[in-house]
Amino acid sequence: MRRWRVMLALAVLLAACVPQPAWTDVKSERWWDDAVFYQVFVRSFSDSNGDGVGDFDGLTAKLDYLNDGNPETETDLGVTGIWLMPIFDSPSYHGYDVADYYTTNVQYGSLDSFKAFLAAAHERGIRVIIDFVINHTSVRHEWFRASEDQTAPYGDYYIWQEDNPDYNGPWGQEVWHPSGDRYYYGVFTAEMPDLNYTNPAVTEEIEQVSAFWLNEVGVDGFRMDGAKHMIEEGQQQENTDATHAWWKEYRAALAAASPDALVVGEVWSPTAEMTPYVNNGEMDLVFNFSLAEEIISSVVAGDGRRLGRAIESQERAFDPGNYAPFLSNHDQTRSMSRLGDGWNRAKAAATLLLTSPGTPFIYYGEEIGMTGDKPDPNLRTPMQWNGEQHAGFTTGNLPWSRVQSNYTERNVDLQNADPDSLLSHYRTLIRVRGEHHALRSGLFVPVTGDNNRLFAMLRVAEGESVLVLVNLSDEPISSPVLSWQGSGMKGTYQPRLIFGKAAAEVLTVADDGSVNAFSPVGEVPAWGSVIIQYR
Ligand code: ACG
Ligand code: CA
Repeated sequence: MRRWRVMLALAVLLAACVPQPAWTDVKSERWWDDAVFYQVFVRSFSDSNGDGVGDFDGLTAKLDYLNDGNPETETDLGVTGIWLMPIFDSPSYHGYDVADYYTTNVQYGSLDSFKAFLAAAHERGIRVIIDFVINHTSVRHEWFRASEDQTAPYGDYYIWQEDNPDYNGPWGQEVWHPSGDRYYYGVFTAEMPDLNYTNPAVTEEIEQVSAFWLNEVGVDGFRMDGAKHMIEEGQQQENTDATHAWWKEYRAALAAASPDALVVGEVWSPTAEMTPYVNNGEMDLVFNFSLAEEIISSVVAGDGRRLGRAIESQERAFDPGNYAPFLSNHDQTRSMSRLGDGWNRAKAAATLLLTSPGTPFIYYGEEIGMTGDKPDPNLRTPMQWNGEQHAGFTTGNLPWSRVQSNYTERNVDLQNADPDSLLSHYRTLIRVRGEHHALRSGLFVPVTGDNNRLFAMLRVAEGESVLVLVNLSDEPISSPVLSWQGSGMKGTYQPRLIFGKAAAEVLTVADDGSVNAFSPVGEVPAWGSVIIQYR
């Protein structure tokens, strides 16, 4: 409940300062509580110079699509955060093997063009975090070459053995790779040798790199790649005590360099192994992989009750809302493909994502229903802007990757014009989340309903409570009956419909905060979302 009190204190504080400060002046240590993030693969977003590779200038030119900075307009998506997948110098197309932490990928543009992008994003009220891949480097990093040659002081920058330890990695892969007559450890591939974080010199290097990007360049935080793999303890290769201790120390060093920086960890493990990273103050958020799986599979199964229970258990496991909900990322089958390519299911999933506790992340193209399945490059194809050649991603003739073939009937231009499109649904819901602090940081109160196909949840905050209903079936649900307990509410509340179509009823809450057999609306349409504010 710590967060709830912080929010209250903050609200009181803000109300006390007249006039209210602009977002840039608000020194909230938890600005991300109010953010909605958008994950971008620069290579695939927008190509400004026709070489077939997306770049910083192209991204800057598309910023108005993400957020034009004007709260009056409703033509932009309205996101307030961007996560850029790796932008550093790297030999691979994806960039997850860094060759130099101080240089941007030349194909994406210079550091100056990156800074111009950053300034344009900040002007619009968008914060930017960058993918930080520090568990390993590329074999082409100069540190690794010097380490191979055992040149001081780099000999111990990586993990070397004279004899092959000959055990496998966490998912059965080979992790010891030969070089000369020695072996080095690389949890991902032979091209990605793990750095040796038992060597304080390595930690110091990375702390310097971090301070450079935060303070000299001005990014707002990091997405920490492969965060559970930092320090191995023999054959125990993930989530080790040494890894936790390392993050705690590193987080403190970052806070000293930049108190407002956000650290979001990628810890792709079951919930019990994700939570210690945030609950012990090693990171601000982790991506909630369990919840992502639950949202998708509950929508596919049409089981709203199951999803309610899943969120409840996530809220118990984490400090409330201290995670990043999402539907799918660049390592996973795109959500639209998992949802059977159905617009109704995609809209339901979007409602669930954008009303969830935590800081939601949208994967680029998800808002227009882009599809894609493994192998990885197919999950990362060019953004589908319009029906022209190469979907408007490049003016050149050779995009780095083929565009998904459905781009002529599935693109931003077409959905811009359609108020019922998935894109319009995302826009409206991001706006609704922005207007209702109960959806951003209200307490989650589990709601029991009389229909398994209906997802129902209450979010309670100072000044408003919000009820979210999502029908996960092909049939309308008439007069759903709901109950809940211990909401902290009490008395009679007037309803106001803030999303969807329904006639909403007055709500009466008993003195103990419980509600019994309440029927909020006459009907929730098939696959419809209804959101009601009570105050
Ligand atoms: C990151 C990046 C990814 C990148 C790398 C390497 C790391 O997002 O794009 O790949 O820099 C593991 C790692 C993650 C890693 C993925 C790709 N992601 O932990 O850090 O691999 C299991 C394992 C996980 C594993 C996951 C997927 O536990 O550790 O992630 O499988 O392989 C339930 C269970 C959960 C289980 C899942 C899935 O949820 O709870 O434990 O996870 O089911 O079974 C880059 C490129 C790639 C390239 C690679 C070499 O992007 O294209 O292939 O480099
Ligand atoms: Ca490691």
